[in-house]
Order: sequence, then structure tokens, then C-alpha cells
Amino acid sequence: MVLLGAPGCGKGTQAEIVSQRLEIPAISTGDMLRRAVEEGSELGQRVQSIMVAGGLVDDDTMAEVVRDRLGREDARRGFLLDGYPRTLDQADTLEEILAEQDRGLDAVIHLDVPEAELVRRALARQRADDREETIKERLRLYHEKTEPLIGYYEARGLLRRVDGFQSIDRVAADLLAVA
Ligand code: B4P
Repeated sequence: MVLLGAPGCGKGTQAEIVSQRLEIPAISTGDMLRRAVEEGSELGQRVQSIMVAGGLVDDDTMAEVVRDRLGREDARRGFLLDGYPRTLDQADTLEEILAEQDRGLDAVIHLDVPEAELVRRALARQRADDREETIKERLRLYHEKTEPLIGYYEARGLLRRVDGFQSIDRVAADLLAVA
């Protein structure tokens, strides 16, 4: 499964809950990249300035990260991707990676939250990339690069919509009902 939504829509929060309930790993590309930055690995050094500025890491780097992660033992039974794909190229790449492994997606869930609420949540969160101008850049990139994925997955019959502007428990219940 894939969780799709704007920065701050609650993908990470919900991915944890669904992962526990369905007993599949939640794979957050944002968390993986933040860990790489903290560890100062070669990948971390490459992506740090992009993330702080609210930009998107290039598609080839992300393909490497995701191909490696989906190939691990614990993802064999299923997985929940949080934050990937974020561009149409990444969506095509994901299809290729899964085809190589003889499997495909069951569902893509769009968590829908009004823009004013997204900004409010991100400002309350205070992560290194949660300054106001960075949040605006991440939202701009979301509209330009990631929103087209909604139509992409709708055309493939995979899209499910969930109202993300409710309590965390209600969002989780709606999500599990369509997962
Ligand atoms: P992410 O880590 O994916 O960051 P995000 O989209 O901002 O977070 P998310 O939507 O998960 O929100 P959360 O649950 O925390 O990416 C960070 C960066 O990594 C990107 O900007 C980019 O640079 C890079 N990156 C990652 N993936 C990439 C890719 N595929 N390609 C290229 N670059 C990539 O929730 C936000 C806040 O809201 C939390 O504080 C939470 O407590 C609160 N909240 C959640 N649900 C709520 C609810 N129902 N009600 C009220 N508050 C709620």
C-alpha cells in the first residue's frame, strides 16, 4: 500500500498505526533520509541541504533507497509506503521495482487535509525543515510534482480517499476500513 498526501497531512502518524494493526512495515522515506543525515552517511551528506531547503531528493537516489528497502525480508508479506512515490517518475519506478519482485500495489490512500491546517501542524511540529518558508516550498512542490499522482492512481483503479482533517483515531479507523 501507499499513503499519499501533502507534507504534514499525517502520513507518518497514520503509517505507524496501520503498520501495527496490519503487521506490515511502515516504510517512511522521510524518516530514512533523516536517519541518514543524523548518521552522517554518504547518502545523508548528499541529501541534507536539499531537505533543509524543502526540496525533493532526486528520483535516482530515491529509487536506490526504495529498491533496497523493499527487497528486505520483512517487506515480503506486504508494506506501507509513506512519502514515496512523490513524482510521476517515482511512481513509474515503483511499478518497475514491484514488477521485478512479481507483485503490485493493492491500494493507494490519499489523506486529504486543508492547506491552512497543514501549515498549522507543520509549524507546531518544529522539525529542522518546518520553518515557514520551507513549509511553503514543500507545499508548492507537492502541488506541482505529487498531486498529479492522484489522477495517475485513480486511472489505475487503486485510489482510495480518506478525510485527514479529523482526530487521529477517526482518520485511522477510516483508513483501516479502506485498506
Ligand atoms: P516526510 O518525512 O515525508 O515529511 P512530511 O510529508 O512533512 O510528513 P507527514 O505527512 O508524514 O506528517 P506527520 O505524520 O509527521 O518528508 C520530509 C522530506 O524528505 C521531504 O521534504 C523531502 O525533502 C524528503 N523526501 C522524503 N521522501 C521523498 C521522496 N520520495 N522523494 C524526494 N524527496 C523525499 O504529521 C504532521 C504533524 O501533524 C505531526 O506533528 C502530527 O502530530 C500532527 N497530526 C497528524 N495527524 C493529525 C490529526 N489527525 N490531527 C491533528 N494533528 C495531527
